[in-house]
Amino acid sequence: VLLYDSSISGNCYKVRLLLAHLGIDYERRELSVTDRSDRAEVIGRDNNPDLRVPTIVLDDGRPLAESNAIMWFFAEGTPYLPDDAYERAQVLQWMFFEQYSHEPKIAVLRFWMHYDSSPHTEEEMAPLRAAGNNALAAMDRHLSEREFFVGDRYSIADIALYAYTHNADETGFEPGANVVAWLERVRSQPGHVRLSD
Ligand SMILES: N[C@@H](CCC(=O)N[C@@H](CS)C(=O)NCC(=O)O)C(=O)O
Repeated sequence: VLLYDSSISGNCYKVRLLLAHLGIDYERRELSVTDRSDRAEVIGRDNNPDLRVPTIVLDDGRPLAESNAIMWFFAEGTPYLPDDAYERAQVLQWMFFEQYSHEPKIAVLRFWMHYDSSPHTEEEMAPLRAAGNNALAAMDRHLSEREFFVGDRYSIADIALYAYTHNADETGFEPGANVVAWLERVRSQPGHVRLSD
């Protein structure tokens, strides 16, 4: 497996974390998330028309993009994706939540504050902070009665949400106690790797 990767991207980290749990070997090809000038040349529009990372190419040449789709593919038939149709739909529920209500707020704010060279005003940042807090509050409520997002076990729904929640404090977010306890449960899963590994 070839992974077009960025060592600072939470979306790429999701894929690396799942592949580590599954013990699947892969080759990393690092791309910049700030200088996008070599994207078409390196990733190739046939591999991903959107030219974003993560993008993977399987050993037989078939490409796949979008972090959560990539996780879905590798998790199929493993303990990281339930068999039950309702639980699978719940996994999708939380992965769509992550891509609409969580990542576009919390990850974008992280990018602006730590990696983007152009300045952003407090006026621009405030709505993202408010929406990010709402997403974290929804997660905290959900976790008040359960250990993991779906069913009673760790799944790719947890990995999707862990990617940009575990370091949200570095961007000034303060996840609630249920989220903090869940972060620790995720970290203690066998085969866990860190974003910086
Ligand atoms: N929805 C996509 C988002 C991918 C994405 O935004 N990737 C970023 C890095 S986290 C990227 O490639 N940014 C540079 C660009 O937009 O070309 C996913 O979940 O994989």
